[in-house]
Amino acid sequence: MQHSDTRSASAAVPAVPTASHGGVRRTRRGRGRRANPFTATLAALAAVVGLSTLSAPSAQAAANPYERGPAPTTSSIEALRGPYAVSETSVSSLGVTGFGGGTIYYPTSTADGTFGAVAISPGYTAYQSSISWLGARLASQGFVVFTIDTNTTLDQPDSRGRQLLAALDYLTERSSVRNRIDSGRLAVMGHSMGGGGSLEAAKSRPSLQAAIPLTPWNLDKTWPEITTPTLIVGADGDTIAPVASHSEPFYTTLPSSTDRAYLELNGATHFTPNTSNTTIAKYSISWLKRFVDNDTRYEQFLCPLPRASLTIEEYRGNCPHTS
Ligand code: 9J3
Ligand code: ZN
Repeated sequence: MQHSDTRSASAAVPAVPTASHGGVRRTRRGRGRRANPFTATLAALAAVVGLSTLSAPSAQAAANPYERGPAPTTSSIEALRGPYAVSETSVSSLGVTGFGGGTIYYPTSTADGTFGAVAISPGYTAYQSSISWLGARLASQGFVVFTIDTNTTLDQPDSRGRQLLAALDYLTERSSVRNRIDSGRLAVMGHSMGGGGSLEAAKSRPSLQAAIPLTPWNLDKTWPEITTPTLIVGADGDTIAPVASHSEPFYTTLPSSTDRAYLELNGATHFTPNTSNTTIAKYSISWLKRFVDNDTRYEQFLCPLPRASLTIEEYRGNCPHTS
């Protein structure tokens, strides 16, 4: 299991500082837990009277520490912008190694603590401009988003996978926003060969919490090694990476034990992910929230599985999710 949905405040949990939404830091538990007659009496009283609000922390699930932003609605995940104002900063290719630089989009405010992060690769012959619409759209929902350029526009999927990981390493270890990121909550996305690259990245780094290949292209058709929750987005009219030889086998060869989904866009082409698209956005946001942030408030948009519609040719996946 990669992560649990709920965590109990057991004695095994170390006394780590937790950032509250007000920016005040407090510790989860004190240094020595000595028997307190008053507390013991209260607990006994609570047991008798049935006052659940007075029960010990270990008796109930802790609130999800990774949840960010207000409760979502269909409107809020379809909107062009989410609740967070977004800032951006460009990263020169001259100052980094392992990838080609890019642009970091991030929530401007530091009041909500750290965020999960996602690196996004463009496809063959393309630049970050081809996926730039995802930058502010995802960041405004509460993620740090790094749209990258690759070392050369002709790099193949395996190289793009390594570059996505180098970009995440840069983001969490050296970038100007490194302190805004929870380095344990990382994801990858990409278009076409960049989508093929996101499969490669998830295969080589199982600690990734989510992968979302968009009309992915790869010569490797089988992905039984992936344990990262993966949402594959195909396009019914794709003639460059036809779903029958790319997205569909990529999806069906993911382990059935891996949380996985296949969203086939209706009336779409290979290049649909290159312009603002609400269907891609709403399910990407939901997948990232659900698996990067463990935010089960978004499960309602993924389970039960979305039905076919004017924008969805088909949707497959496991439901309920297992991680
Ligand atoms: O990144 C892509 O758009 C891959 C599709 C492609 O042009 O492959 C041909 C080698
Ligand atoms: Zn394979």
